[in-house]
Amino acid sequence: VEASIPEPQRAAWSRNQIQSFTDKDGFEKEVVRHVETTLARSMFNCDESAAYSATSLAFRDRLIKDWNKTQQRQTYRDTKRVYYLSLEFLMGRALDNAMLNVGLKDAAKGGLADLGFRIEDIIGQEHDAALGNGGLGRLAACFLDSLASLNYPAWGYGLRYRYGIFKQEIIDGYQVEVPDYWLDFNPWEFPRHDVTVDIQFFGHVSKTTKDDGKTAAIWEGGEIVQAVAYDVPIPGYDTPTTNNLRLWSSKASGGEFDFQKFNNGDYESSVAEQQRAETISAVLYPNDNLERGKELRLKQQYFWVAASLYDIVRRFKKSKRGWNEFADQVAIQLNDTHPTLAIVELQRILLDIEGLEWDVAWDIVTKTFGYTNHTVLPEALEKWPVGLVQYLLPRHLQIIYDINLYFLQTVEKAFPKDRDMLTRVSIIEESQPKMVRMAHLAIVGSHKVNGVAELHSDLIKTTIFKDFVEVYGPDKFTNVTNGITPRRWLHQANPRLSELIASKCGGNGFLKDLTQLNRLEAHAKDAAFRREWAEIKYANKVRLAKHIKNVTGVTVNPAALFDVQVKRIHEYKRQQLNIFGVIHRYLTLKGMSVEERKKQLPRVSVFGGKAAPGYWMAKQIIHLINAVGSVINKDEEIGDLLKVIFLEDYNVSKAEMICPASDLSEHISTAGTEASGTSNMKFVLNGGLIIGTCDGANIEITREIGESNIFLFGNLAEDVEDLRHAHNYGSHSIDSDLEKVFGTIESGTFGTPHDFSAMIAAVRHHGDYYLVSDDFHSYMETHRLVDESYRNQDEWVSKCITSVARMGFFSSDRCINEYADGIWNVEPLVVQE
Ligand code: 6GP
Repeated sequence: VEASIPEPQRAAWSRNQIQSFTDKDGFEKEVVRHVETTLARSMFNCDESAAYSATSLAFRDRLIKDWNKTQQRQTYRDTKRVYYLSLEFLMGRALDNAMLNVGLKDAAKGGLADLGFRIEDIIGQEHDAALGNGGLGRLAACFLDSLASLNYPAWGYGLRYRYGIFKQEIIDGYQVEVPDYWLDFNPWEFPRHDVTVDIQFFGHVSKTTKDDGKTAAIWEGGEIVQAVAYDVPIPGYDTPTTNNLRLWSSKASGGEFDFQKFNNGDYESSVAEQQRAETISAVLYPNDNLERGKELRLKQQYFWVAASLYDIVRRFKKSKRGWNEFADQVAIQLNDTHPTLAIVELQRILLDIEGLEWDVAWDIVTKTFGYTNHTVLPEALEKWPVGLVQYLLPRHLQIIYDINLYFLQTVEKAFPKDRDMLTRVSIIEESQPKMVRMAHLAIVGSHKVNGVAELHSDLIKTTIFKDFVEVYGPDKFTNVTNGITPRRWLHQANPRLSELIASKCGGNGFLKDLTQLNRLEAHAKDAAFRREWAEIKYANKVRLAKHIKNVTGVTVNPAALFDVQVKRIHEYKRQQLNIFGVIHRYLTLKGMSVEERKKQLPRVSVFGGKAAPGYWMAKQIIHLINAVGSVINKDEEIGDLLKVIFLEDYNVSKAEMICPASDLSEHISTAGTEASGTSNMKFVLNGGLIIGTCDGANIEITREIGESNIFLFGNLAEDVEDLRHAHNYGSHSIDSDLEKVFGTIESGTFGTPHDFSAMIAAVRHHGDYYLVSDDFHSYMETHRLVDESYRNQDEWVSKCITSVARMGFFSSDRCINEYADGIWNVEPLVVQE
C-alpha cells in the first residue's frame, strides 16, 4: 500500500530538495563529496578511476532528480505511455551522454581540470554497457534517447545480463572470445529490491468451474524464479524529461539459499537452485541475425516479458480505469519477435486472472501491440518447438493454439477451400517437430507491423509476409525508416564538427531538429569553410591512426584514404567481398612499375566487428583479413600505399572514434539482405562518403543526398533470385580478376591455403549465395571511381558537406515521431523545470 500524496504537496517537497549543481564550482564540490564519502577515499589518492566514479555519481544525482520529476508528472497526468520491449539495448557509455544532454559538460571539464584531470581520460574510464549484438540493440538505444529528448512518456524493458556481448581478442589472426563482466561498478543503475515479480515456469494446467458456471484455466506447479528490477535513467537532450529503462535480473525466489539443505550437509544443492535461477539473466546470446532455438533463450524471453507485463498491468491498474481503456493508456512495441510471448501473456492475464471474455481480451491485446521486423533472413526468423513451449509454458501453448484456431477460422472464411493458404499462414508449422512461428504470432497479435527501411518494408510485404497482406489488407503493414540520434553520433562523437556545423546553422538547434542541417548546403562551395571541415576530418584521422598504432603496432598515414567497414561479421554483409577487393588492389599495385606506383593514392582499409562464436565462416573471414594484413603491412614495396587493419573488439565507444575518421565506409550487403543498416547514416553524418549496394537505407540515403554523392554498385534486389538460380542450374562463370585473387590465396601468399578453401568454395562451388562473383567487377570499378574522386579534394569535401546538409531525415527523432503518430498514438508530455 502506498501513501497517496497530492501533487501540490509532492511538488513542494521536490522544490525544497537540495538544488543540483549548475556550474563548475558546484560540480567540484559534488565530486569531492562523493570521493570522500560515497567512495570513502581522500582527494590525495583520487585516481582516474575514482574521479570517473565521483563524476558519474554527481551526474547521476542530477539525473535522478529529473527522473523523479518526470515519473511523478507522468503518473499524475496519467497520459498514454509507450513501452519498448527489447532483448537488447546497446547503450555504450553513459557519462559523456549525460553531461551533454544535461548541458553541463563544460562545467565538468573545467572542474575536472581544476582537480588535475583531463575530461577525455575520465570519460575513457567507463566500461561500455554492451547489452546487445549490433543494429537491433543499438537502434533500441537511439530510440530511448529520442523518446526522452522528445518528451514522450516511455519506458524501455530489457534484461540485465551479467555478461554482455563478449570481448573480442585477436590472437594469431583468430577471434578469441573473452567474457565481459561489466557490473563491477555501475553507477548508472538503481537496484529496486522492492520491485520484484515471481515468474512461473513448467507445471501443468487444470480446469476449474467458477461461480458463474464458466470454466477457467489454472496454471499450477512448476518452478518460480524471481525478477528484480534495475532502473537506468535515460536523460533527454536539453529537456528535464528523464525516462526509465527497466532491466530485469533473475534470482531464486526462495531467498538466498536453502539453509535446511545446508544444515543437512547438502551444501551443493542448496546453492544449485540459486545458480539455476541466476542463469536466466546471466548472458546475452551473441548471435546477430541468427536464432539458435536454445531452451534457456526461451526462458529468458518469457522471464522478461512476464515481469514487464506484470509491471505494466500493475501501473495501469493503479489508475483505476476500466480494461476498455487499456489500449488508450498503453502502447507496447515488440523489437523483433523476441518479445512475442508478451502477446500471449497479456491474453492470459486478461483471460485467466482478470476474467475477461476471450474476444474482449483479444481486442485489447491486438490494439496494444505493434511489431517491428528487422530482417528477412530465413535463419533469423524465430521458431520454437511446440514440445518445448508445452513443457516450459503449458498454459501459453493452449492460448497460442486458441489464437491460431480463431485466426485460421477467419482466414478460412475469406479464402474458402484454400488449404495451402491456411498451411502457410498458420502460427503452427506442421513440420517434424511442430514449430511455433513467432513472426506469425506477432503479426496476428499486433495492430501494426513495420519494416525498418522502404525496400525492406516492401520486401516483407512481397516475400515472407505476403499471405498476411492478403489476409489483413495492406494497411496493417507500414514502414518506419530507421534513424540515429545526432546527439551521440555527431555532437558527442565529433565535437569539433558539431561545433563547426553549429557556427553555420545558427547554433545547436540542429541537434533537436536535424533538418536544420540544410543551412550548411550554401557553404559547400566556400573554400575557407571546406578547409576547416577538412582540417577536422584530418584531426579525427590522426586520432584513429594513433589508436591503430597503439593497438596493432602498425603505422598508418593519416593523409591516406581511410576506407572503413565496421559491423558484425556476416556473409550477407560481405566482408569477404571487401577483403577480396583489397587483395586485388594489392596485386594491381605489385604489378606496377615503381614510377606508376608513385602516382597511386594511398589507402588504409580498416575492418572491425565480432563474429558469433558459433559462426565458423565468419571467423574464417576474420582470419583472412588478418592474414592479408600481416603480409601487406610488411611489404616494403607497397609501404603507405596500402595498409590493412583489423581493429579488435569493435563496440559503441570505438564506433564513436572510428565514424568521424572515415573518408569512405562500406555498406555492401547483397541487395535485399540488409534490412536497413544504421552505421551508413552515422558515417555520412560525420562527413564521410559511402560505397554501397542498392540495399536497405542506402537507397533512401541516395535519394536524400543525391546520386552523385554516393558510390553505388552491384546487382539489384529484384535480380538476386534469378542470379542464384543461374548459379545453381546454369553456368556460373567467375570474374577473371576474382579468380586471380583466389589463385593468390591458393598459392599460399597469405598462409596455409587450406584455411581459406571453404570461403573460396562457397563462391566457386556452392552456388555463391551472396553474389560475390556477380558484384565483384562493379565493386572494383566503383573503387576506381572513388580513387579518382578523392584526388579532387575540393570536390570531395564539397560532396561531404552537401551530404551532411541533406541528412536531416535520418534522425531517430523523425523516426520516433513516426512511430508515435502512426503506430502508438501517443503525445509528448513536457516536464516543467
Ligand atoms: C538489424 C538489421 O540487420 C539491420 O539492417 C538494421 O539496421 C537493424 O536491425 C535495426 O533495424 N537486425 C538485427 O540486428 C537482428 O538481429 C533479428 O534482426
